Amino acid sequence: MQAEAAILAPSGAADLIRQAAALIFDVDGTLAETEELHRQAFNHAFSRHGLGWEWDRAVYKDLLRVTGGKERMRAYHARLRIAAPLSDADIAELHRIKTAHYAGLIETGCCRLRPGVAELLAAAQVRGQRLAIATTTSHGNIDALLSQALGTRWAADFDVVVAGDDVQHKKPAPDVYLEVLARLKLDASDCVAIEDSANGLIAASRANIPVLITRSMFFRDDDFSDAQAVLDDLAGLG
Ligand code: XBP
Ligand code: MG
Repeated sequence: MQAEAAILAPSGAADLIRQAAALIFDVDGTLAETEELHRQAFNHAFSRHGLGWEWDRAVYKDLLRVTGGKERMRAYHARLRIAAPLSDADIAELHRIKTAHYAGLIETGCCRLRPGVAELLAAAQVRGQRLAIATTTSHGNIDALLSQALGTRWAADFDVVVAGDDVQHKKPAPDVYLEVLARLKLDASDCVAIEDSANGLIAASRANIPVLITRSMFFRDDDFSDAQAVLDDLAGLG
């Protein structure tokens, strides 16, 4: 059950945001609803590879507990009772096909930033707050999304970008958040993490960073009772 005392009113969430020296954003599900495109891209790779796998939304929702695309495919393979062996090279090739297809989907412009995101980024910069990214996905996928949504010079607005393969352990381990804090040279309590999933909440909380949750499509019924604030989206926070 959610601990209601932990959930701030939207005005409290706005104060939480405004008081922070830096805002640290998750990407998938937080900046944009990308997970459905990731799902389609995985299925494209499975079909190209002749695997006969098809992840429907219910299966994908369950598999999202495993963070990281390569790790997610390995976890699914391990669940199958009878499955041809998949080598590391097979996983790498599947992930290469998936990533290329995902970039193509993103380039169509079909995946816009979620409500309030662009306004919050702009307002934070006007206030002199620093911006960072802590994500499980790859630098290539971040660039595909943000080049499309914010323009090709998007990276100039972010002080720090840490992706899944930059650290030893992906979320829910705190590694990406600890790396962001080290590069920002800020204390955890001076930052706010903006996340959409329980795994992201756990990762940031393990790094002692206060967390604001923006509920997304696949994770809306996760347990967010340890978050400082839980909102449906970031509209009105700028
Ligand atoms: C996002 C993920 C990612 C994407 C796929 O988690 O788990 O794995 O689904 O990206 P979070 P890759 O939003 O918590 O960072 O295939 O590039 O791993
Ligand atoms: Mg996410």
